Amino acid sequence: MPDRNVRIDGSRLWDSLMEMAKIGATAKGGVKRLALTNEDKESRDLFIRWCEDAGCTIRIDRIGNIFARRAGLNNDLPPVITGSHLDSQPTGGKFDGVYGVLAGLEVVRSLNDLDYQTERPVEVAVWTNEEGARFAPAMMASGVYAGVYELEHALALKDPEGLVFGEELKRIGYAGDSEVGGHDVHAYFEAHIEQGPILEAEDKTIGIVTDAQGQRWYEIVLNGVESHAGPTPMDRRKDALLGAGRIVDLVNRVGLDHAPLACATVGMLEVYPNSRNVIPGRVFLTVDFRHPDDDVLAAMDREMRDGVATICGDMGLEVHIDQIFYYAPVKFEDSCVAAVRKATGDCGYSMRDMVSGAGHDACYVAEIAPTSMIFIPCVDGISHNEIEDAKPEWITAGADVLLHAILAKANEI
Ligand code: HGY
Ligand code: MN
Ligand code: MN
Repeated sequence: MPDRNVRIDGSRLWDSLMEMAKIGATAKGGVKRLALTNEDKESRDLFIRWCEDAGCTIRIDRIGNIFARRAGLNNDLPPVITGSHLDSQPTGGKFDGVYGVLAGLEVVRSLNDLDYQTERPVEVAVWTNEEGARFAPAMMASGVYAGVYELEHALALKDPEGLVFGEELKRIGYAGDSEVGGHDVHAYFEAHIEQGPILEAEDKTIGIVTDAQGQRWYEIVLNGVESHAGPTPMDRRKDALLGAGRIVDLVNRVGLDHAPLACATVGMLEVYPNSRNVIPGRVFLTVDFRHPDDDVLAAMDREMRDGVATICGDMGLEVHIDQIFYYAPVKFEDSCVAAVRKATGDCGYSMRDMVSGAGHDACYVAEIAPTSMIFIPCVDGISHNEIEDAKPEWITAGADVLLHAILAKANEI
């Protein structure tokens, strides 16, 4: 077994990240690679080329998840899987998701350099549509893989232009033929940037992710009455945008009322007819609630629903609230968390335990396999922003820890 001084090739990993960042590159230095777009296809094609160059065999399942397998000495044993996502936000960064995918590939390349064969096969996964930016909700394909969603439901999802998930998957050539999930996984590790400020602020290199907070996503439609902005007296209006404005403030207050751990965000707001001299008749808005305690998340749900009913009742607005996404807070598996902690110690990196604020494919994979995550800092904690950045030494450290955590698990019989 390679000893604890073995390290990955950090400059090779950095170069691969910068090469991949050219796909969907934006003027401000980020990337735009929405799920199932041509840019997503291009990034998948490049990843597969690199994996085949590294001697991996490729399997693509019916929802487009990619598994690049490096054979072990005993290929009948359930694999150790690592990976993340290649799709991005519309104004995404160079590291969110792609870091976990390419750190996994770097582990494969490093094992090849060592000419070392693990007992178990090792697979690097690319999960389809983690972000949920084009096809909501998020973490869709890992959710199908974990049995949380039905495959047909996911394939029928539509984007805002009405394009269908399954058709777009076929169009980019990634409607695979292997069944989604349904086989044992010995362990799953996901390396990811923290997407928050804690590690950098505390000058810690590695986050030992013990938990991930739960999430609830909603879509709300308010209906009032479109009318002329001039002759309609103020006391005779049913202004959907005014109602939405009060709901935005309500959502923010629900978050603040459960400080310091609650997160509450209205990220999308669409006004109809969106004309400067028409009182808006309809508004669509989204709500994103997060908290590490499921009971608090449920309380936030109740407080929001009660508040919305009061606002719309007082204003005579019709309202429809649809909860489109929910998962309970996740506790990652002890032996996988311990493997990450030991690997970090063996590599000599500073560390601290963390709860993930963001959702990750690991949150669903944890439903069906022993799972944990490895965080590295990102500059100023900024992510879901084109200026997202990470230092090469952080990039290298996370992949070193990933290598040793995978070695520990891939040699368990
Ligand atoms: O929303 C999230 O937490 C993830 O970035 N999809
Ligand atoms: Mn991500
Ligand atoms: Mn993200």
